[in-house]
Amino acid sequence: MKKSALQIARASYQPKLPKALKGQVSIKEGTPTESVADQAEIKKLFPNTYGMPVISFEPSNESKNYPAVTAGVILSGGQAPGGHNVIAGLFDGLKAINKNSKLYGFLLGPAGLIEHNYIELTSDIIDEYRNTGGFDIIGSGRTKLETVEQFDKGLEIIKQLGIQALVIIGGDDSNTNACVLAEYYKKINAGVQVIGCPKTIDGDLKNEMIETSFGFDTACKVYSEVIGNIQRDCNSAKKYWHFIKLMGRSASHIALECALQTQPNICIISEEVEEKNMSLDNVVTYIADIVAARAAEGNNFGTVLIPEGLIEFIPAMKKLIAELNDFLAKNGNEFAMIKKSEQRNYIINHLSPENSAIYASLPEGVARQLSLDRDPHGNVQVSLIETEKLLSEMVGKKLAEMKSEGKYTGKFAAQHHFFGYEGRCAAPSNFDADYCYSLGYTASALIAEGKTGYMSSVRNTTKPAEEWIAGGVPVTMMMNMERRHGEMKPVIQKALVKLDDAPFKYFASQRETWAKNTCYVYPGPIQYFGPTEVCDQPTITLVLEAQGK
Ligand code: FBP
Repeated sequence: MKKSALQIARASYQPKLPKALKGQVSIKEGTPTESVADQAEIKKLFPNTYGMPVISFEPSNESKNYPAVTAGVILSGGQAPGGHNVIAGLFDGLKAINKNSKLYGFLLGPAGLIEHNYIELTSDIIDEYRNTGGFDIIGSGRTKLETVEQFDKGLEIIKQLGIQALVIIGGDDSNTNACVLAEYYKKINAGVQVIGCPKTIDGDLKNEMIETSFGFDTACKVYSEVIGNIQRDCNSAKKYWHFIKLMGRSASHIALECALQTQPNICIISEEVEEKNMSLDNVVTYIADIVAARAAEGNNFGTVLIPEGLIEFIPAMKKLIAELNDFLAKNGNEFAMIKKSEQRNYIINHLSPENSAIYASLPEGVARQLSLDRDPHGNVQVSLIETEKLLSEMVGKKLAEMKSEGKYTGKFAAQHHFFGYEGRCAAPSNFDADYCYSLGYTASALIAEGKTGYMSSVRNTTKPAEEWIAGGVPVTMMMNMERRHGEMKPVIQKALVKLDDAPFKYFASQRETWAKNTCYVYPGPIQYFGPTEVCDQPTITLVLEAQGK
């Protein structure tokens, strides 16, 4: 395969590891843990993996001989920069434990385990993928690993290959399922450990013990580079309002981080919209008022960041989507048989009067997008809903009304962008390259210590990598009970943007200035080689969170 000069130089980058993982390792175990909520229920559901201590690894002089380990690895869900380095770190860690260790990769996500599709990951393969973006080394997929039949089917190939430990690299749902799997294999004495790794560009798998999910850093830096470029263009021509939707299926962490990096005129935070019980019209009016205020100063241009998940956080839209989800789950087959041109009316005629009226008021394109196929978790695929166009169209209408009332005299021309897939497979930043390699290496240490039901954790990440703290967090510790598709289930709590945390508070303190004045920041591309203050910086979110503690 032909490689660029940067790829060749990048291949030889040696990710930085925490001090504790560089040589012999000793394990330090804390006191028994409790789940974040619903302790009695979670304990009952996970009798074999509940209450385990938090683990940290420390440097040691004592040399230990570990037997060779055969492990398997799965990439689950959406791509995130650094996944290949998790696998490289795991591979190198397993080989450091015992050079005869082996690693198998299951293909195209959890389906590879159930369908027995795998490859052995040799050093030649691993070397091809070090420090590269993407998940193409073994591929990823969104099959949910959740039934006993699937677990048993997986166990067949696990036994056949002699696998003793499985590492599942995924988001909150995949790690929840990893814990269910760990519990099941322990219960039936299968002799298979299961370790999770926190992945998702969305940044919503984080808590007291997991500072950030991997991929968030790189994805935000890529989006911020392009937002910065758009802002330069915008400030040069001074004739467009750019509506930029940013990925993040639910939480607005990406939009918030990109706002902190680029200082746009407007950034909507879904969690705030929900908290303030704002309607779609309230959001539109908020934007239109800023457009008008800038126009009054002669500035008919600007940038608006919109989180992908916004639509589901507007309380009225949330209700509509919930009813649509139920309705399509029950009547999906009948709906699919209806002519495309009649589907809109079919929905309008079948929803409750309140939701029907909201649905009917939506532009045709958005209404159609809301009725598209759900993802495997039954959710609306928000990446397919063009919220950026919906908002700019409605802002345009609102401004026309304001003009007729003499409240606005400017010109409004909009451009639309959606940044999501562009950042998910980018070459990992130094932060993600180091963090991911450390997460994988830590997973190997947890395996060597015979642990199961743990998530690999690397903390203290605003400090130089040397000082990072590697260890493991029992997955049950992060769980609570939530209603999912009509049933109460144990799940890892999804971390939404907290309005009383430092990153949002800082943004809120600045946004009026950013709206009125033009204070754009142009972060430029990720730098891989150069001074540490340019190349190794974590996200502003992480820095502000660490300062706020
Ligand atoms: P994960 O949570 O699985 O990492 O994926 C998140 C995400 O990138 C969202 O930001 C986006 O809404 C979604 O995946 C898109 O999914 P798909 O890749 O299936 O189109």
